[in-house]
Amino acid sequence: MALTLYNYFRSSASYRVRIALALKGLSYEYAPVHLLKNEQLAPPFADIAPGKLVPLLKDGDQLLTQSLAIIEYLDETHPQPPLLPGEPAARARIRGLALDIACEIHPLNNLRVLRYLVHDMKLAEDDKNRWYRHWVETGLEVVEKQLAGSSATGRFCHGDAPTLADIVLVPQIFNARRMDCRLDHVPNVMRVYDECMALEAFNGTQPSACPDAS
Ligand SMILES: N[C@@H](CCC(=O)N[C@@H](CS)C(=O)NCC(=O)O)C(=O)O
Repeated sequence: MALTLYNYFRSSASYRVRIALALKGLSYEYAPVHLLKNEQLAPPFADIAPGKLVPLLKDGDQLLTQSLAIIEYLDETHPQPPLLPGEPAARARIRGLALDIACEIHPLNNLRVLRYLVHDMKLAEDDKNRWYRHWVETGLEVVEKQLAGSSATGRFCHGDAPTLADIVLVPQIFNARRMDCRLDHVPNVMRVYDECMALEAFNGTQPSACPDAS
């Protein structure tokens, strides 16, 4: 079935799905949605995306939202290589690490939240950036503690092959760097990031490699 990914080069949630598609070896049509031009808020995209957020994956007649749900769908429909491998406890650890970023960091720094802080709450640009860095830096510390404190950590967040946890971690580091966040306090996170970026599935799908990169 033909796959179309509606996404934006700089969107970290979109980057997660691009990595998963690449790890699975799946080709897809790249449909850009320019977030800074507000294309997510207007038709035609807004007509098919209830949350007005990217990414959105179209698989035939199916429209799928939410990056983690999309990635689990891809993992269930194309099981190799597994992105949630192992026993229930291992899978829970992988999901836990992914959610520490996807639920505890990313939503606080989403474009619409930042716009609300500036336009509605009248926060100065510097204060908005402080907000951003605070949630990234403290949130990544939570991941760091788990990577440092578990024998389940391997070359990657869990074991020696990339999983859902790595797929969510890497795009968050791109955001962190773009916003000049501190990263020297998370050495295990950065070691795993470097391992991932040595792989084509992560490197070849990064924001600057996208067709809509500007
Ligand atoms: N939880 C969602 C988050 C999606 C999301 O926040 N997407 C951002 C880009 S990373 C977006 O479309 N923002 C548009 C906006 O804030 O108006 C997911 O994982 O797919």
